[in-house]
Amino acid sequence: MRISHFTVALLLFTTILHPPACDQTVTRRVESGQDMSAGQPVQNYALIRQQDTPDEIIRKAARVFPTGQQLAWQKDEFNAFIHFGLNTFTDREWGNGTEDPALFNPSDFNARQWVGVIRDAGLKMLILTAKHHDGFCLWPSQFTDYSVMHISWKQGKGDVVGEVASACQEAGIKFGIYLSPWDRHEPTYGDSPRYNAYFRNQLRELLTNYGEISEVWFDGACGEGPNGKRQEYDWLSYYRVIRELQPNAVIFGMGPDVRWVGTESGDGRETEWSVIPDVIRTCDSIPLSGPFPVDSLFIPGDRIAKDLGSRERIMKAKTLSWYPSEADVSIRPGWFYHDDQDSLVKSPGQLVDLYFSSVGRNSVLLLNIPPDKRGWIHEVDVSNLLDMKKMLDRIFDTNLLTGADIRASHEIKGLEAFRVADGDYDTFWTADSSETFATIDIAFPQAASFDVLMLQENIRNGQRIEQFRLEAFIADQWQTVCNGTTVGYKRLLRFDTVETDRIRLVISQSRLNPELAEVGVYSSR
Ligand code: FUL
Repeated sequence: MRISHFTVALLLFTTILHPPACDQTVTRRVESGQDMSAGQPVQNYALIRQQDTPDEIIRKAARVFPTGQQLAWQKDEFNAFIHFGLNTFTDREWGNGTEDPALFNPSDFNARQWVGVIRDAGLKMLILTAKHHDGFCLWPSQFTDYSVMHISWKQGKGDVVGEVASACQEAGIKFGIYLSPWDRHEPTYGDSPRYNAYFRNQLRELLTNYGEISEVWFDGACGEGPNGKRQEYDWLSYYRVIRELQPNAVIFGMGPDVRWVGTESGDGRETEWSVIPDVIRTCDSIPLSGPFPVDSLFIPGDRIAKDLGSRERIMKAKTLSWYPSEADVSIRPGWFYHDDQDSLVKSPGQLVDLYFSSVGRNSVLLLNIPPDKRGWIHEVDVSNLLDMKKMLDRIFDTNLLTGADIRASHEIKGLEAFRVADGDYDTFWTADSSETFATIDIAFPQAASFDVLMLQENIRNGQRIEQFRLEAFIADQWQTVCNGTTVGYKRLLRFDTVETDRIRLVISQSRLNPELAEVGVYSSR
């Protein structure tokens, strides 16, 4: 069964959200990835004033930047989700919290096998369901009896979170946690202040005892507790705990750093803006003095509309924030392992398609790979993941722009066009500050054949490009090969094979002078 955040919201009336009070202030202790040379204040938000003209609003949108954590997270591109818990053993997707915890009994639990597969497949982080909606804890929590500490598996000395965290550290894989706020077992759930304290205690355990945590994953599922009352989550207090204990972690979903893309199919939007309106409230009684007041003003909620960041949307906004998208999807139909789905694992080609439709559309891909009852990633999943990696490597191994002659309509010393093919995201080309239209002309030393285009904006300095097209000189004339709207951190486009010795990238609309860090053309054949 596939269950989306949206379904959860509908079924359980989950998203009547209560924004935090204005007088609470949490300042992000972060460094921005932004280039300060322009002398602009470092901000991952902008306030729109009533008197701002449309042009000023567009320029403000182009000057909203990612924080250092958001930038680092985006550059990782592709991460693993691990759903493992009581549901693995009961063959369910959602437990109701009454399941016998003794059912959790992996016969050959092997965290190193998970991490080895994830590393070999080229993924950068593992996010583990430390607690799913059933409330069963995969670590020996001091605050509940419903955990690995109170079962016969490993004589009550097992700690799945600990073993996975260590295996990740050993292998150089980042580690993140999914901690479900919705808890169908915990008796204090629904008694809002008491449960919020319980939840913060669990967060503290996880964020203190397991080394560096790079992402904390919250969905908004919410229900009534045994007292018949709906739980009111105190999101702001959760963020405070995370900022205090793991200042470099990003907070996903019901958190201010990373947004849910809005589907569970692995598809980003063709037009995917990382700068979107009204993620934070304007709070007139408070001077927005610090560079990152977003935490205290963040409005939790799912942002699933088709158009989140177009000119039309931002014209109506009161605030704009850097709030990039993460696309979560499972390699199998379910989030948890079910042996009758062994024949339904996504094929290597389907996984490559997912990479194109998520990472290639300015999102980070979070691919769920659920271990089986042994506590292993199943052989079919392993084989498909490794074959996907081979296919991706084959496509992206050789950028055909390497060695080509690359010139732009506008070039500045130190920021020349050849830098887009130097394989280094930290260097970039930009047009003059007033130019929002630009072309890059590329001449290959000999005719090249390709069917993939890759563009990467220098998002340290914001997201700017609104319209682009690739043209090829074929049969004595310029022909459009493909076109698109947003680029962001990465845009990938596939098309029928083109053979030519000259191409031209036309950036026909941009919110400020375009800045490209990398451009590539590749052959997938
Ligand atoms: C949803 C949950 O209800 C699903 O079980 C799964 O964990 C998915 C990733 O998030 O909200």
